[in-house]
Amino acid sequence: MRMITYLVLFFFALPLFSEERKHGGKAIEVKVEAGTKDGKMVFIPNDLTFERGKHYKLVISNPSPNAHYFSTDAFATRIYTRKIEVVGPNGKALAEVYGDIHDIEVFPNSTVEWYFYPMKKGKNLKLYCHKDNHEEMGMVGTINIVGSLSFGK
Ligand SMILES: [Cu+2]
Repeated sequence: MRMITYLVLFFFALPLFSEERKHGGKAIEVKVEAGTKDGKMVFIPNDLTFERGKHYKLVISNPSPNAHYFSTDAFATRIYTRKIEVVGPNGKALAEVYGDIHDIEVFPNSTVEWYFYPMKKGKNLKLYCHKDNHEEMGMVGTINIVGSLSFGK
């Protein structure tokens, strides 16, 4: 009897696992731009909020003529990074990077996609660009992590 219960559970759970393996679950896409075409030193938007336990795809693009950093020390320690994808001009992935990420430099007209799960709550976590004096010129923002852990929702 117990064996049957396990088998039934296994077959019900199987599609969930295979879906997870293929795509990591469907990610919620959030877009942020580092800099602007006309060279403004800003993040757009400069205020980001994520919910704990959800799967996010943060698309960081740089439409400006300057390289910019997306630096988030306090944020990085509160999330689980699944991977970062470096995306080419045709939208295809050029590389996937695994492991803890704290700091990303995005070159002009480039895009990276950061797949992660926010784990710990965080209020007004600092986002900034540490290139030259960009931070002083306004390249700062805040990130909040809210909610309770709710995997699978
Ligand atoms: Cu910058």
